[in-house]
Amino acid sequence: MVIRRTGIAFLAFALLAGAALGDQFKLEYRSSADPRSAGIITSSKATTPLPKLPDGVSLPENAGVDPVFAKWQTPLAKEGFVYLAAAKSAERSGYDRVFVDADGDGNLADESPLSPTDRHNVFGPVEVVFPGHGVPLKFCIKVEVATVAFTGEGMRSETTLNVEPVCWYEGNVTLDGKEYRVALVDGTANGAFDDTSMDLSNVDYIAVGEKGAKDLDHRCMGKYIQMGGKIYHPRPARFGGRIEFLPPEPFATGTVRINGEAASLTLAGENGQLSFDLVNGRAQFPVGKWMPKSWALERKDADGGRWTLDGMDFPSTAVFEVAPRAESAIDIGEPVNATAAWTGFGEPGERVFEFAMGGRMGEQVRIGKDDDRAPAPSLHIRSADGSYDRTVSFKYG
Ligand SMILES: [Ca+2]
Ligand SMILES: [Ca+2]
Repeated sequence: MVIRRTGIAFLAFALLAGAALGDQFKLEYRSSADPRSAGIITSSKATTPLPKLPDGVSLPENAGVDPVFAKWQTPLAKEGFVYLAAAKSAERSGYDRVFVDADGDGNLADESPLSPTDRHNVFGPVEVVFPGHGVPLKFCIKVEVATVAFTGEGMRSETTLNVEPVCWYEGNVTLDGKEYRVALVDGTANGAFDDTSMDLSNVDYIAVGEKGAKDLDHRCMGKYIQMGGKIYHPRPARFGGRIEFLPPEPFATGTVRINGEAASLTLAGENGQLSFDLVNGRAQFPVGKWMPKSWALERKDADGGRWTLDGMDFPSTAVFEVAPRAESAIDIGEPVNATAAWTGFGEPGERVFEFAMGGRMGEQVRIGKDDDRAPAPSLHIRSADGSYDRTVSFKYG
């Protein structure tokens, strides 16, 4: 009997290994001045400031005054970067002209200023062309001019340029007979779509939804992804255009146990992103380094009201290791910290109190009721002699 079981296990392993050639899917280049309207979430990232342009590189004539320069680092460019600049049309005008080396010839002298968007300090979009990839590759960006003023002695301001990708690759992917809308999103704003990180605020994403979905679930790029309850290895092409989903080889797991109450846990990082329902506060995750991404808990009150607690935005100190056949405990879920404190003066005769909720690992916690924000809590203040005795309600800030 034992021998037969071993035989079956070996056969299953052999089949998995044989299926290791993944399914490949073509993804189309898309761009939009407003990616959110297509369910794509992008953000801007800082570029590298340059004190001046090198010899032989210049701005167009009459580009403006007080120019600032930067390099947008991208492996799409042969040199590894693209020159950017901003200038003022007049001394007092503020930065109202932005130049990008959109044709990839290494110079700004041949470029026209980008059009401003309805946000006065954001310009573009502009499609940058990168030769040298067989076919020239396009990548659409907006440029944000960020000026920070330093007051006090030696008053000065610093202007930097941020780049926001407003393009992505997407297509329909069929796995296990089910069709999905899948998009590659450049969360690190460097023109590549395969960047992984333990810093969940600077990582590329695979955005996934049902076929035709308007909103997509943006998951951290990495080793693992769940599609239809199964785990795959996603293998995006570095510069978009296609993605492959490989069934993972058998992998070692460890137990994650939470010290608290929660129904589900999502971990992310260089290993990708996985979510599991917790059973007795436990779930199995592949071994390796993980960062908590979110947790959720739901409770019904006596009147049938549905209350939810959601934890998210963990500090970098929350990274932990899942070890093979071992149990890692993390302080996730209920109880959470709630604080009410006097924070200052309001209108004459008023005092301002703030109420905040946070998790035990330093994460943000949101409380909801029936798919909306929970009613704001109340504060009851009574003086020692009872001469002041009132209940006031907090407002969401
Ligand atoms: Ca140029
Ligand atoms: Ca990237």
